[in-house]
Amino acid sequence: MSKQHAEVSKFLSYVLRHEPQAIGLTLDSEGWADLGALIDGARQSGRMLDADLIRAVAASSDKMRFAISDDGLRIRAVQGHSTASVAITYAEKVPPEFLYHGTATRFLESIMREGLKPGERQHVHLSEDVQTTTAVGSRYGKPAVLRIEALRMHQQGFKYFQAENGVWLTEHVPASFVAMPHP
Ligand code: HQG
Repeated sequence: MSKQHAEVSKFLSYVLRHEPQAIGLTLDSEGWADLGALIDGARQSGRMLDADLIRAVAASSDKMRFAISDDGLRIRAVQGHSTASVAITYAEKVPPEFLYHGTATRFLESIMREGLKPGERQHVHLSEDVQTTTAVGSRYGKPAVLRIEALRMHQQGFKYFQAENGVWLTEHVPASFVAMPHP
């Protein structure tokens, strides 16, 4: 991804996941924003975007963070929200036996005590792929990869969802399902 695309991607994540009101934007409960309104709001806060650039950023996003509607007129972030105005209806799904969560070593003591909590976001984010989780953990310090007994959780009645980009979501992971695979 080019530097310009990465910067626009960060801006889109900010307004589509966290602070739509920062540019006077309204998201519907499924997280969709009108592309025209997004472009107008961005312009009023001094950022020039156009629909082609936004579509190109969405298409080149390494984690497929954004989806464009079939008619090409709307955009949403597919996961990662903290804004209370959005409540996406995710498909419930049976998870694989294990899923992984990237965190920083300084959080481990608290995680072993309280389990994994969603923090500011609406869900705990889990991945099938250890590589991705290492990078996610590095954002907060020395990375640590936790292995979660997802299937066993599901069998005990915990709900699992999967976003369009493959990220697994659940509300809370009790500490008893969290293991450290690599010492
Ligand atoms: C930690 C990226 C202390 C948790 C990724 C994490 C992801 C606790 C931090 C997406 C804790 C929250 C989300 C507890 C959890 N005590 N710390 N009990 N429970 N934590 O950024 O999962 O690039 O809200 O381990 O790919 O890091 O943005 O969540 O370190 O899918 O598209 O609290 O962000 O995607 O941090 O990342 P975050 P996350 P994007």
